[in-house]
Amino acid sequence: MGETSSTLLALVDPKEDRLFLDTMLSKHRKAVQDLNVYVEHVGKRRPMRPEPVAAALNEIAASEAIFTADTGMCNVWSFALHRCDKGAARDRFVLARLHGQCFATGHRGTVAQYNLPIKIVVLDNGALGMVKLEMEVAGIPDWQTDLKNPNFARVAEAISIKGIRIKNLADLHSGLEQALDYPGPALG
Ligand SMILES: Cc1ncc(C[n+]2csc(CCOP(=O)(O)OP(=O)(O)O)c2C)c(N)n1
Ligand SMILES: [Mg+2]
Repeated sequence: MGETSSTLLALVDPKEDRLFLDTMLSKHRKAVQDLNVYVEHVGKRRPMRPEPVAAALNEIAASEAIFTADTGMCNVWSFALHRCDKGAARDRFVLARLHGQCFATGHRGTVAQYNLPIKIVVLDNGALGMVKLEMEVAGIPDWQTDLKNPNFARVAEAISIKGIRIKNLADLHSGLEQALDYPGPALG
């Protein structure tokens, strides 16, 4: 990323007028503030909303941690809410944020097989969330999108991945910390 930026910078002329940049930066600040509403006002919603999960991870994860996100609503939440300050690199702590169906399929086997010290956060919304939303947006009554998910923490434990089930907001920080501190693959 550094190399690309410096190569591109050599090709552009510096501009004095900051109007466009400052307008965009202020729009971005406002958008970030708006996205934080459900972090500041968590309410009593059960199951919990995904925003506090992202906020907790922003606090707890090391600044050089690498986040990955799968397809689905978890991707939307990650994209919108994770604070990403640094560029990509190998040899660093990896935190994978998966949607339920991804963990239900192949990847968990690789993590367990090679004892990769990856931390997995599964957001269980009991649905094919993005598909459900796509149907609603298209004006189609959603169909076959609700899921009876297994207890993913127990699925993890069954294949030697540390599993920590977090059901309440009160347990969010401690549960995620436990997963991140665990010296091996862990799922929250
Ligand atoms: C192999 C495959 N099939 C279908 C899709 C289409 N798809 C995109 S998001 C999604 C829903 C995933 O549901 P879930 O894993 O619960 O994630 P959520 O959207 O609820 O976060 C599906 C089926 C896909 N991306 N890949
Ligand atoms: Mg889901």
